[in-house]
Order: sequence, then structure tokens, then C-alpha cells
Amino acid sequence: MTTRPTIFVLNGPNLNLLGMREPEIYGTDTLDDIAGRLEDQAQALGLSIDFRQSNHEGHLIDWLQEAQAAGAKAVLLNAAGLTHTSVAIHDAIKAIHVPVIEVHLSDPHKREEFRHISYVGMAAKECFAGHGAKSYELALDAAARY
Ligand code: CA2
Repeated sequence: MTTRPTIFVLNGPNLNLLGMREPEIYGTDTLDDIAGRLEDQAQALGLSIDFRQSNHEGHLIDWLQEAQAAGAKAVLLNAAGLTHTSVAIHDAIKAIHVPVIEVHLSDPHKREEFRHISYVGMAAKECFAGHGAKSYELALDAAARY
């Protein structure tokens, strides 16, 4: 049996609330909806995904390290609010050899100034933002090309 290349999809704080509040910014899909579609897309691309969410910064850092240990081919990372604050996540991305793709539902550059800085973006390979849930799908297509 051959194992499919695995892509980790990591989601940060408050994304568990997706689809329940602020639909005008984040859309009406829940995180489960996004995970389901990404699963189908991954199947079609011959990939496997490991989709996770946590409200805790340390979990995201542990999972980035785990992605490397598990031999993941890429990580899609929506670090949510931690994108704009976390030097520790920046360092974790730099510490692994697995390419990390930054993902956002909204376009942080078109929002408040405090969202314009991205510690994730400074370490990530590329970024897909502002396409709603489709940002994840575009990022998975990009990961499949690596
Ligand atoms: O657009 C994105 O994907 C963000 O990463 C979402 C973060 C935000 O802090 C980033 O600047 C951009 C916020 C995630 C919070 O998700 C919620 C979902 C529903 C209701 C409230 C918050």
C-alpha cells in the first residue's frame, strides 16, 4: 500500500466559531465545511490532509514541529489573530524545513492597520488571502505543485 503525501492544515484561535458570527467578513461556511471540501480536493489531488484547530499558540507550535517529524509535504496555516503577534510561531516556521503557506479568509491588508503586519508571512513561502474559504483551496492547489 502506498501512502499519500500529507499536508497539515492548521487553524488558530477563534476559527472554531466560523460561520456563527461576522459572516460579512468571514463568510457562512463553518470550519467543518471547509475541512470537508478540502478533504475531497485532497483526494482528487492524490494527497491526504490532517486538519486541526486550536485556540492555543503552543498547540500550533507543537503541530508545526510535528508536521516536520511526520514528514508532511507542506503546512497550510491560518494562525488567525496570532498571525499579527506571534514571534514564536514565526520562529517555529523558520525552524522547520516543511514549506508553510499562509492562509486567510479575509484580506488583512484591507482591514485595520494592526492586521497589516504578519509574523507568519515573514517566514511563510506564500500567502492566499481574501478569497473566503476558497483561500484554503487555492493554497492546497499550490501545495500540490511543490
Ligand atoms: O481572515 C482570516 O482568516 C484571519 O486569519 C481571521 C482572524 C483575524 O484575526 C485575522 O486578522 C485574519 C480572526 C479569526 C476569528 O474568527 C472568527 C470567526 C467567526 C467569528 C469571529 C471570529
